[in-house]
Amino acid sequence: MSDRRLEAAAVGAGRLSDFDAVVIGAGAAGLYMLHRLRGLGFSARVFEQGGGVGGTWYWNRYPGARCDVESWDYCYSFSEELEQEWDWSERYPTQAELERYFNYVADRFGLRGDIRFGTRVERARFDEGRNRWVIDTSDGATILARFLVSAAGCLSEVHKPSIPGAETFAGIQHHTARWPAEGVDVAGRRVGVIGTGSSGVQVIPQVAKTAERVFVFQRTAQYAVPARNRPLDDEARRERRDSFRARQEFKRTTPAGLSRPLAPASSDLDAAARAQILESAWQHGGPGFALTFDDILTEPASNERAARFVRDKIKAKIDDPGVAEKLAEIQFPIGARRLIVDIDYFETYNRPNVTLVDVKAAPITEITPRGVRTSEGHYDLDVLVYATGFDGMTGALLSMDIRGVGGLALRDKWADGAATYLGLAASGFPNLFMITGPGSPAVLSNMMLSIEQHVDWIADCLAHMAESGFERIDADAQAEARWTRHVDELAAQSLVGKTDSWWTGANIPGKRRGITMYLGGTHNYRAACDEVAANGYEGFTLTRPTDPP
Ligand code: NA7
Repeated sequence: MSDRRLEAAAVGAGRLSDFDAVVIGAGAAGLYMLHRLRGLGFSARVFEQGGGVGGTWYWNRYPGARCDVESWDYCYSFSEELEQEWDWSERYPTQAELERYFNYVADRFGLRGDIRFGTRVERARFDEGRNRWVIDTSDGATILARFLVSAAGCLSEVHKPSIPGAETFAGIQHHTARWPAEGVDVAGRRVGVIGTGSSGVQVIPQVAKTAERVFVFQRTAQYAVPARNRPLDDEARRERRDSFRARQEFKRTTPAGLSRPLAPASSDLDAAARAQILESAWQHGGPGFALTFDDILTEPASNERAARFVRDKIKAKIDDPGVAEKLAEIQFPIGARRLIVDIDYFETYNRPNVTLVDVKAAPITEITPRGVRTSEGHYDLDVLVYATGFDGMTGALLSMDIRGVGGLALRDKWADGAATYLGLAASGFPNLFMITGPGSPAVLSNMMLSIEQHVDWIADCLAHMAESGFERIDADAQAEARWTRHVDELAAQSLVGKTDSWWTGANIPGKRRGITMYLGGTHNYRAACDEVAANGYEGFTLTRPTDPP
């Protein structure tokens, strides 16, 4: 049956609906996009595969899950009432508190009615004749929409490595990003954790508190700086609320979108002054440590000074010198992978029930019904935790079959790497917008700030199109190529682009290696996006229904 006849059948069966916009995902980006679409008077429907709102903070329910950006930076700024009503309880919000926040937002702005939960977008194809997206969802519905907005997230597609025998494990096993809502009782059990990225570093100290034994399978030693988390008392909360607007404005002028008041220092200082800056950043805690010096991500010598400082701090925390050596044997520049922020991670190795297993020296060879085998031995386990990360940036987008002009699949277009214009649009995929898509600062920035910036830009663009009678927008191939080249050039200048990590796609077998984030800073990025809009959406072709094809 042709697509049109399938649609006609769907209409007959009451399974076809028509919206101005469809949004994929009800996380932070999807919720705010829906709010803005409603404000424009657009009809909209959000499809969310989870059972609730919050995206990342709905799925990552593992013990210890917590944001590593401070609570007063990691929240919306679009509503003055919201910012005054909501109180954060700690410097860094837990998953549970963030999930409550997004639920509060959904209720506060009455968003739930337009969200279909437990429903995935499976396919979307652009119908050139009608300038409509035709969208198939996992519940068998077909939807027509003038605009399709992906708010599917940068870290939604779970990565579980294929290890021989994985399916034979007879105990309990979970990926950190698919942790059951009811929790997992690890008390008195032998637990194995594969992975020591942010998720592993957060979950390990928590399970170690009650498990009988914890075996940590570490392939790559990682830097981590202390969070220095603390409760926010009434005075701190009042101060933060009063300064919210000013902090918000300040964040917009910074590269990472954080309200940390310190600007990066110059490395030209003498050794004592540099050491003092590092010590003060270490005592302050948090991800800002990677921004202490202005050349930390470009100058290997500057980077090595900060890296050595952290390696020494790590070693000093651990009682057993052999374990300390393995944890501090870190072989990449600091900040070139996402800098981990920890709470009691290294101290956990001083517990008698925690064992570090170096799987770089002795790799995992198989998973058996009873546990994990490495080339040196077998570890008996009752619970196996995969803290093995995500197919970042492009994974969620490419998990759907998205087809643009001429039936071109996004998967094929991006076979040699993700090319976008501003990280917001892909040429040949008209009326499709991506929130924090590849080619934008995305995960290199405070995501809440970047999400709001993208949603506002998209909403303004849609308003402009409605006012001016345009019904179709597509990025020009040349503009896309120029932008993608610019993103690549910035990456080539940075140590980030030269380091294997999920940022560079190196964690996914077969994925083209290369950084897909814009490294020029959120402040410069915002200016570039604003300029494109101010110049009549330069680099895009906008079409009216009456324009010749
Ligand atoms: P990450 O940072 O990608 O960490 C994944 C970890 O899993 C990392 O230590 C990997 O080691 C390890 N891993 C993956 N596959 C294997 C296999 N086959 N064997 C052993 N170890 C393996 O994911 P997270 O969820 O921790 O954090 C993702 C982001 O979420 C984080 O950056 C924050 O932005 C929030 P590797 O380093 O590849 O050797």
